Amino acid sequence: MTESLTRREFMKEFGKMGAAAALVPMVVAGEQMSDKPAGLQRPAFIKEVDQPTTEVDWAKVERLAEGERTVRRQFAKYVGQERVDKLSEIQKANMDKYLKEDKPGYTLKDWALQSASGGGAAPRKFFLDPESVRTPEALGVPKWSGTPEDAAMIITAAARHLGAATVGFVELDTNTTEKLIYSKDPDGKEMKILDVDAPAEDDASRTIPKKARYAIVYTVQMSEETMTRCPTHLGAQTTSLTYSRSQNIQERLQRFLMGLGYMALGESSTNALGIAPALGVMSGLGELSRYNRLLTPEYGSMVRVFKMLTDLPVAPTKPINAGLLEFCKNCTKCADHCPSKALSFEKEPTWEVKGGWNNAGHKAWFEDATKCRSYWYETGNNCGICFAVCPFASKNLASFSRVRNYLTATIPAFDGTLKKIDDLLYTPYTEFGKPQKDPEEWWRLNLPDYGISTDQSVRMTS
Ligand code: B12
Ligand code: SF4
Ligand code: SF4
Repeated sequence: MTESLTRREFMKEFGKMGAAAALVPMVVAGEQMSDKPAGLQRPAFIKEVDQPTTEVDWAKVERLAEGERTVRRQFAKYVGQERVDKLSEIQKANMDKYLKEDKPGYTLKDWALQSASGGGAAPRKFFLDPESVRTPEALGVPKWSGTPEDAAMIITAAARHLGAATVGFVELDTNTTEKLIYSKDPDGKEMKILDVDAPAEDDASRTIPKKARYAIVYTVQMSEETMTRCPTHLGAQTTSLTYSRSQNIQERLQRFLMGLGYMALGESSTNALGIAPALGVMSGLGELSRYNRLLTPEYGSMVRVFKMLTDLPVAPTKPINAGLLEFCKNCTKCADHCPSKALSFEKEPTWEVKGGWNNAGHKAWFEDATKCRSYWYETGNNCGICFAVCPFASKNLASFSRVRNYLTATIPAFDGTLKKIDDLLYTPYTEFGKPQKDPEEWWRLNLPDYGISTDQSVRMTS
């Protein structure tokens, strides 16, 4: 469990941070502008690299059939129906008990908010563009045209305006990144990538034209204040609300691209189309972390990740090294706090997968997803403690976050100190399964819209 600090030790660690504060001018220098448009800039200490910090053996990566492999779709295959039935009984009993005893985070008002957060989204998700959009052809004007860099700039501006947090681009390559597109979508439909002019969909398959080579990858912020109330209904609605918002963002982005005269092939259902964290890494939105998901410099763990394909040529964004994967080697906080012990404690990531739910060919801290999913039955919905306790989830001391990110990217020797300070400032509870913050307290807070802070500035350039 988390190492606790005595007051004296804390002052010592903080003293080191004092010395680090002297680095602030360097942090600012490290944030100097490049010649990219403002919306695409990042601090210089977030290094763009040719290869991601996750090692990949592309020859071993195969396109994954999501519906046949992952624990969210095939839980019973991995643990047996008997176990699922038993867990379902536990879930039912726990939910009934927690509601009736008014357990914080499970009260009627928390339940009602969870139910509300899943609503209000687009009526359905589209793989193909929404049909009602007026295209340039219908308007009697040519398609939008510009350089791939211009395309990156306007898509980023539009996506962010429509609700996305950060935006990146991957040009799909048959032998590498195309393998991150599912071979079968969650609903079992085959995802064909063919040399055809137009996308199509029938009862058994979806066709992606080869020329829809450009993946737009975007993050959507999650509320840190509700995520730190996981695992409760209040915590779990962070997921529902972010999905509802992402659904709106997807449809709006599809309308934007189609309005420009291009394809916009989206997720046909929540989380369809491809492996989001992998595309997030390849587009430089963040790095793969110990909790085996995307960790970002701008919003830490507090993002979900989505994607869309287009034939509008757009300049790819490169993978990054912001010292995040390296930080994970010396920080096991997510694994320490995981109530189901699903996460790896190994110092280094490995090529060895944990089970049939993982995809081989990349080096990762693979999780035992069956343990994670089993625990969700106890909580009644989902969990996210691993995301909530991550030191990069805490952004409320803005200037500290900037120094922290700078040190993470430049001086790995500080990683241990940064983790200890985070333990002290943000991790009061080490008891398994206990939310880091009081769910009842949340109802009394005065938070910004959607519980997220958009004045973080998209790429920390302010
Ligand atoms: C299935 C799934 C699960 C399953 C378990 C995964 C499994 N393998 O069965 C369950 C239901 C248990 C689960 C749990 C959670 N999930 Co989940 N999950 C997914 C889902 C739908 C599919 C991922 C997938 O196909 N995995 C199968 C294979 C590929 O897994 P893998 O080999 O272990 O590879 C993982 C990484 O190593 C990386 N990866 C895979 N291939 C490659 C290749 C390269 C080159 C690189 C760099 C990386 C990489 O991505 C994979 C992510 O699972 C995605 C949405 C999506 N379409 O991506 C969300 C998603 C990954 N989950 C997400 C989240 C947030 C969670 C939870 C915190 C729950 C919550 N509150 O939302 C927990 C975290 C658990 C943990 N730390 O382990 C987010 C992560 C956001 C982020 N910042 O990255 C996603 C992206 C959903 C979203 N739209 O944002 N999840
Ligand atoms: S979601 Fe909860 S149970 Fe699953 S890996 Fe994260 S902390 Fe563990
Ligand atoms: S908690 Fe620590 S080990 Fe886990 S993802 Fe965050 S930085 Fe990495």
